[in-house]
Amino acid sequence: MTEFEFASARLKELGVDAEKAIETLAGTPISIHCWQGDDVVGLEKNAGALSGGIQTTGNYPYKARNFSELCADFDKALTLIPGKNRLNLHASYAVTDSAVPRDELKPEHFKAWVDYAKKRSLGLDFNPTCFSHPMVKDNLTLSSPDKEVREFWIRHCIASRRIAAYFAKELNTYSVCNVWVPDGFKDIPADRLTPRLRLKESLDRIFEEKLTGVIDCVESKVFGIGVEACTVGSNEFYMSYAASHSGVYNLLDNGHYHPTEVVSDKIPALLAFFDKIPLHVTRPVRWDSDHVVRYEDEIREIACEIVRNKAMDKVLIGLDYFDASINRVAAWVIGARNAKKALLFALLQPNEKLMRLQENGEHTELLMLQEECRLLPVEAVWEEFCRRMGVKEKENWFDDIKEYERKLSAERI
Ligand code: RNT
Ligand code: ZN
Repeated sequence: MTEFEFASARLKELGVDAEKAIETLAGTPISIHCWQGDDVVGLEKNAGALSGGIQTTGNYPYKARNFSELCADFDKALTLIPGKNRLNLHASYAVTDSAVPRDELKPEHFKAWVDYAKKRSLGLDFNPTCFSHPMVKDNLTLSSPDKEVREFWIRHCIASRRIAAYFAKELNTYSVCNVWVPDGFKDIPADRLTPRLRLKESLDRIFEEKLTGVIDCVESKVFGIGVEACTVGSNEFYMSYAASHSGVYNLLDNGHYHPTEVVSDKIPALLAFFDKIPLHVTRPVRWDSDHVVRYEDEIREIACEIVRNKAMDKVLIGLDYFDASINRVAAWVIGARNAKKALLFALLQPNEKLMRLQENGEHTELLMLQEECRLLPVEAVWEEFCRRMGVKEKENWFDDIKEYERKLSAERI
């Protein structure tokens, strides 16, 4: 018997079908963010420093410096991430010969990415880039009191949605278009309502045009560096916005809440009202630090909520982290593999049995079984999944990273 056969037999005792889990995992895409590849710098001609309350720390060498380096790095990562993937782009990654203002971006500026995605059968997701730009005035964009500033970012977001629609059409799959703005105040504001009313008005203008294939969403957060006292696009603000605007969804980033709040509990709450929930899976360490995703309890719990509620098609899983202190290609791979491992863990739980125990009030047995199931042989199934997807399954995948890094050390000096 192989290890996989042993594992399958053990899982079968609990009524879990390992084959089915592999099949489901293989068909569930994860959208991988391009911005881990270059510390959120982007490809703009005169890219400024990262701003907007988010930060990358670290100075690991061999960062991708242009489109072809970023593609080469992402290709390397893809060889080590099993299963179906998508690519999540930011507007600041347009591929243009000369500088194009963000409010004038057009689908043609992303043709190179569409060609790249087509060749690799990747769907593309998109984000307007409302940070790291001189038109962010006083930490404000869509909620700014300055009409010129607001209009600029409204035009940029409208342009971004059209680019997402172009992705959807070209690639024959939906495109998630996520609006996140850094708007906030460093110190206690005198007026928290007026900026929010302006943000609301800006969003109404942005989402006015009906587009096919675009899944629009808005992303809240609790605070950012330099805007600690108040975030205009807070949880309550966007949750209410999404609830009252059909076709606009509330994206949950698990780094964007108070430390004792958990996204795993928010997913089922939103499932009661929304048919889609876009996610940013990240790892907050004390704050929204965007560390590489680990295979940890909350990530597994998020996966369990998706799986046990049969919401694999409703929850759109994306990654969002950026660590500049370690090998960036490995960072992509480690985080993506961990997100998929968490899904596999969830798919291998006897979910129906566990749910029934709760319904029947058998809480002692539920606790017992949940804990016994933590040690189920996930590894053997993971390895089988990797093998079937043609990806190295054990830690020796890191040899490929070392070899790739040796190559880069000669090229990127
Ligand atoms: C910032 C948000 C946002 C960004 C990316 C780069 O706190 O999480 O999603 O990380 O758009
Ligand atoms: Zn995010």
